Amino acid sequence: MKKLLALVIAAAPIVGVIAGEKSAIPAFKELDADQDGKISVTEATANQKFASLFKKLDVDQDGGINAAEYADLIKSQTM
Ligand SMILES: [Ca+2]
Ligand SMILES: [Ca+2]
Repeated sequence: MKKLLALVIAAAPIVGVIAGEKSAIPAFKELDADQDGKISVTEATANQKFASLFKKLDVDQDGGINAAEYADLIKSQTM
């Protein structure tokens, strides 16, 4: 248990750095300009980094990034 806590503390600064980088991609709500729960290709162009990842992110290829697909991006960014 102590070991785990030490690990968490040691990892904290790294997480902070990653969180800083992550801010390059806006929040889902920010990207979803029309608030339909999906980020369309047009909405994705608002962020260059996100737009470049769009095709990779659209796992179900429905032409939009839903919350789950967006979550995958954030997960991959923090790993
Ligand atoms: Ca939308
Ligand atoms: Ca999709």
